[in-house]
Amino acid sequence: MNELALAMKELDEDKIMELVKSGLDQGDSPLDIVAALNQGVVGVGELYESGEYFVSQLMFAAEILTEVMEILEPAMVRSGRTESAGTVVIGTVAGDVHDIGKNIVGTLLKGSGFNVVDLGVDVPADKFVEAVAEHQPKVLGMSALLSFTYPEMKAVVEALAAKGLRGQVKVVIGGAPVTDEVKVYAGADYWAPTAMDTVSFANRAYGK
Ligand code: B12
Repeated sequence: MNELALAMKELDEDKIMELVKSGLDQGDSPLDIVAALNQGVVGVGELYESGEYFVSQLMFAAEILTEVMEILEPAMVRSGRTESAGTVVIGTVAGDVHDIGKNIVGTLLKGSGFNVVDLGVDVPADKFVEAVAEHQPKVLGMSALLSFTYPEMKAVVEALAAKGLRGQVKVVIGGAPVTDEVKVYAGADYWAPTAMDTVSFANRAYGK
C-alpha cells in the first residue's frame, strides 16, 4: 500500500491533503491518485468490518474524499481532461437514506472522469426514470442497503422498460447486503460489490 493509500486507511486528513497536493505538483495523474485513495477506502471498510472503526469513521472517509475531489477536479481540467468519460446517474432507492457508499461511488466515478448526476437518497422510481430520459446516461446506479427496498430497484427497472428506456441504459446496483441474486431479482445488469467495480463497469459500458 503506498503512502497515500495508507493515509486514507488511517483517515489522516492533513497527510492526505498534503500528499494529494504534492503528488499533483509532481505531475502525478489524478486517476492514479483516485486508485490509491480507493485502496485506502477498501482498508477503511475492512477496519469497519473487523470492529476497529465505527460509522463515524465511515462518514469521515466519505467527507475526506469529497474534500479531495475539490482539489482533483480543477487539476483534471488543467491537465486537459475536460472531456467527460460519460454520464452516470446514481441514487439511493425510495425508503432508504443510506448514502455513504453511494457518495464514495460518486466521488470515485467523478475522479475517473465521469459526469455524475447524483439524485440523492430516498429516490422514487419516477425520478430515476426522468433522470435517464433527461441525461441519457449509459449507466444507472442504484444503491440499496435495506433488504425491504429491493422491490424498489425492480420497480425502477420495470418503469424504465415501460417507458422504452431499458435498452439504452445498463443498470448497476450496490450496497452492502446486495448480492448477485438481488441483481437477478431486480432485473439489473450488474452487481458492483465495491466502488472500483462500479468504475470498471462504467468504463466497459462506455467502451473503454
Ligand atoms: C451507516 C449505517 C446507517 C446510517 C446511515 C448514514 C448514512 N448517511 O448513510 C444510519 C444510522 C442513518 C442508518 C440507519 C438505518 N439503518 Co443502517 N447501517 C449503516 C451501516 C452500519 C454501514 C453502512 C455503510 O455506510 N457502509 C459503508 C459503505 C462504504 O459501504 P456500502 O454502503 O456497502 O458501499 C460499498 C458497496 O456496497 C458499493 N456500493 C454502495 N452503494 C453503491 C451504489 C452503486 C450504484 C453501486 C454500483 C455500488 C455501491 O460500493 C461502496 C464502496 O465500496 C450498515 C451495516 C453494514 N455492515 O453495512 C447498517 C445497515 C445497512 N442498516 C440497517 C438498518 C436496518 C437501518 C435502519 C432501518 C435502522 C433503524 N432501525 O432505524 C435505519 C434505516 C434508515 C433508512 N430509512 O434508510 C441494516 C440493514 C439490514 C438489511 N439487510 O435490510 C444494516 C445492514 C445493519 C444491520 N446489520 O442490521 N444506518
